[in-house]
Amino acid sequence: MHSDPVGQNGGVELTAKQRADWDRSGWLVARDAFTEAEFTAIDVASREVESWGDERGLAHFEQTRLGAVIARSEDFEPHHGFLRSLLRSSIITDTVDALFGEPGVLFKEKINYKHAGGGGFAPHQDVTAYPQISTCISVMIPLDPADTTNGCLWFTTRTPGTTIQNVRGAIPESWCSEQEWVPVEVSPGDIVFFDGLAPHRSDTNRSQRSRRAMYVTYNPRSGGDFRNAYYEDKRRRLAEASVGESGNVLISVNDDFLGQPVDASASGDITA
Ligand SMILES: O=C(O)CCC(=O)C(=O)O
Repeated sequence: MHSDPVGQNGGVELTAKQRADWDRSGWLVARDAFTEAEFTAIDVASREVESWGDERGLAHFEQTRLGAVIARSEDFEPHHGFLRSLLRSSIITDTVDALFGEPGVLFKEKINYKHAGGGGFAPHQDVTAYPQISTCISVMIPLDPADTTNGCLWFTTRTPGTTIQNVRGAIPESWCSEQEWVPVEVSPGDIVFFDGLAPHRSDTNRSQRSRRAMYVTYNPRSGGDFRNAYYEDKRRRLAEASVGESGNVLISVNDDFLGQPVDASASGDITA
């Protein structure tokens, strides 16, 4: 399906509160940023990417109590014209540029599906998974309503200006327990912007409802364009090891995903 480009009318007009949220906590939520028709086109495109499985781009799978399911698709920008234009739409890029204070460039893109039973993520800062860059902003586009029962994101109310000591990306409990964490419940149409240093985590999806979300990450253009280098490096690393020291399946350079490796001996097809 081919849809008209969406989100071409400029960036989010940030309120004073959103600016203050950004400065203090490193994240902000723009509610109802996409119209229903725009969101429907994004949803259709995301389902197309999911249906590819591992035929195009890069896909990751996990074992859940309901069987083996797709956990993440990434590197789909070269293969989907509508999403390529979404990733360059002004509602996203003008906002990111304003938050950087300079133009950004696409670093990577992914969809985390978190279907029923899908794994959560240990507390981490995204920038620690991206060795090519030192600063970034990620844009989360919810594809399903996300709440505390199906594994929404949780952020801290204050963000450190630097990376926190971590174990293969995961921030230790001693730091986390000192923080105030807030669940960020979102609906389709909303957009969450967050800094690469903003600590965040999410729970395993213990509901029967999927909690799909697209994440698009940008770095300041002055720092260089590393998208191809990132995916080359990531494919090489994941070919070397598919399970982390934690015993969980590796879908990142970091070992912060809590999903389980696919059990090849379990019966049933992978659901893409
Ligand atoms: O989708 C989630 O629940 C968390 C995603 C996340 O933190 C990540 O992919 O690094």
